[in-house]
Amino acid sequence: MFPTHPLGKHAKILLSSVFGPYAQDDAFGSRTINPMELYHNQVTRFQGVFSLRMFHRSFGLLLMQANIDAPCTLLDFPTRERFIAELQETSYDIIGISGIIPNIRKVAEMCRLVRLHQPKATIVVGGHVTNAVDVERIVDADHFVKGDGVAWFRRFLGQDPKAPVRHPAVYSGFGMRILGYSPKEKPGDTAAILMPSVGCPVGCNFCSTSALFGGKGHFINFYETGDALFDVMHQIEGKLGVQSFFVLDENFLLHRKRALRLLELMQQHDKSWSLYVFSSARVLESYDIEQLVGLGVSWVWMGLEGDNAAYPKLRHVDTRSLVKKLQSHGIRVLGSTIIGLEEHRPEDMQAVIDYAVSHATDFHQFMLYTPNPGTQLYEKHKAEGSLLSPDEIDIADTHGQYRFSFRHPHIPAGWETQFLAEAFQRDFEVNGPSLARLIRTQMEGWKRYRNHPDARIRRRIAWENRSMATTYAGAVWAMQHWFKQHGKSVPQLESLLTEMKTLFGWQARALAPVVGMRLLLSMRAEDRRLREGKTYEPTTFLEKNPPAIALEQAQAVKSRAGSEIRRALPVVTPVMA
Ligand code: B12
Ligand code: SF4
Repeated sequence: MFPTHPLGKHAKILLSSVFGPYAQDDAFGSRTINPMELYHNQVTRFQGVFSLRMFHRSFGLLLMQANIDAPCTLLDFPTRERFIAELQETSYDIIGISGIIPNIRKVAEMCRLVRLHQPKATIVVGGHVTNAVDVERIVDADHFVKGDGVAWFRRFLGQDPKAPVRHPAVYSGFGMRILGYSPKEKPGDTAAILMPSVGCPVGCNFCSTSALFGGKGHFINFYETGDALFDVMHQIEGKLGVQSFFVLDENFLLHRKRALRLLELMQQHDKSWSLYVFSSARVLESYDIEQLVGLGVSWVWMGLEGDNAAYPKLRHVDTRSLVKKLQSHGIRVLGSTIIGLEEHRPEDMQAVIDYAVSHATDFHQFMLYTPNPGTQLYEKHKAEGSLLSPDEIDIADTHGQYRFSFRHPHIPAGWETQFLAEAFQRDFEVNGPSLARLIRTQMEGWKRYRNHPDARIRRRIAWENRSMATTYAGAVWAMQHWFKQHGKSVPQLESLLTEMKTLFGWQARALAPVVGMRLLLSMRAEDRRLREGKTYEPTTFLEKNPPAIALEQAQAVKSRAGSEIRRALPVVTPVMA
């Protein structure tokens, strides 16, 4: 029988992500090379002062909170001390913790702390950590939720599990920093997060995300139709003033009917939104470029595994031509390459890396092939006896940026760390800073579409390129001078700046050195900080839903003073789901 909580919608709930700090080595499994930063963790990590630094919220928790009718407080990125203080100050009936496998020791410690400070609370653990081996022995919780927490919580609290899914209205990222500079984030500058579905029906054997939501053939749509999705986006646009959406859906374009209906509605309602999507190459190829441009797809994250990869998502796709084509239409590409596929041999690694780098994507993620528990790949290695034991690898190091968690058939243990580093370094040496590549691609879009007959497309292109003559021209100037001062001439940067000056006229010519000089100074300062070992951590957030705010007001609890961000988050409900 499905468990329910006796207090139902009256239960007081705390949801929390695992505690930080994250970017330092500690006994709970934090690692300096595993910061809470998407790009610096696994994409631009070897780009030094050019690395794109920013944080992303714990979106699964935000989505769950938006759909809980009981008083629910969300604590995102607490320190261990802050989590303890919350337990000491406020009593909860249910405490939900979200984590991934490398963070299992933090999850275990948080459950221990709950038992100590709030022994009556029901502990619910969810997210990828629930697939960890022996999780029920290592972590002392009452419920382990494998899969979607929205439906689970609704049933646990006696709510209607089939009610339309409410969506939080939140920005996708915060705390952005590049070239040592943190641009002032005006409302609407940053993309909003959009979560149409979870899981992926393609079911690649190594994919944790697909496995967590049922594997091959399975996924969960929060919004079935283009109409429901449009409605959610329209409302988020109204609440946040955004023009762009980071679509957190592993294979958004795979749901073709929904995507094409969204396009129709965007055209009907004259929406110039930009969409940043994840997609497999095969699915991307199945769309006409006019459809992608019409949908506002301007940033794509896609897998590029080697020439002869065995994965169906790449079958019969010439990824190099595809990347070139997308970029020539102003679509920025983040390519993703796995290092250490079964067929990789040490003697082939240069060719594997060169092939990846030859795509000249705007960003390139390199990750180690990792058999995560819960996936078919894990079961295969388990059956073959090739998994490393906990004595051979600490679970906190199985994050894909350091060591294999299995014995590779051809690559001797430890060599993978060097191959990974070489891949990042080579991509940086050959293709230069990602920031410059991104500017180049955006400019290609501007050249091609600035006079497009459709005003909707012209508006999007103008908005995306609004900083070309100012910040971007200054950034290219600064990057060029940085390399010059370090004894390197980078012809790509020189030609990029020349073209920007031609296209964007007097403003770019006048402002490039002015803005550029300021950026050069901030780059020097940042470089010094990075050399001294500076790392960055996300701010702590504490957010309450309306019933929790009402309860707090009724109890007249004093606000904590401190640097954390405390607020209520807007939520939108689709009219048609
Ligand atoms: C956004 C993201 C991040 C953000 C983290 C933001 C944050 N605040 O946590 C950033 C970019 C910083 C990040 C970093 C890392 N990530 Co990450 N990340 C993702 C990503 C792309 C999306 C997660 C997401 O928001 N999904 C959408 C929401 C709606 O789904 P969800 O989180 O799964 O939540 C649902 C359920 O899981 C469940 N649920 C979740 N939590 C809870 C809690 C409770 C109580 C309940 C009941 C239910 C529940 O309900 C939710 C609604 O359905 C996933 C891949 C993916 N597409 O899922 C990888 C992923 C989660 N990351 C992963 C990894 C490994 C990492 C890193 C180690 C880096 C790396 N090398 O990849 C670092 C770790 C950083 C650190 N120090 O901890 C792995 C986890 C693998 C595993 N099996 O554990 C994933 C699956 C990617 C992958 N490699 O396959 N990541
Ligand atoms: S296509 Fe991508 S998201 Fe889908 S199963 Fe394969 S790796 Fe996972």
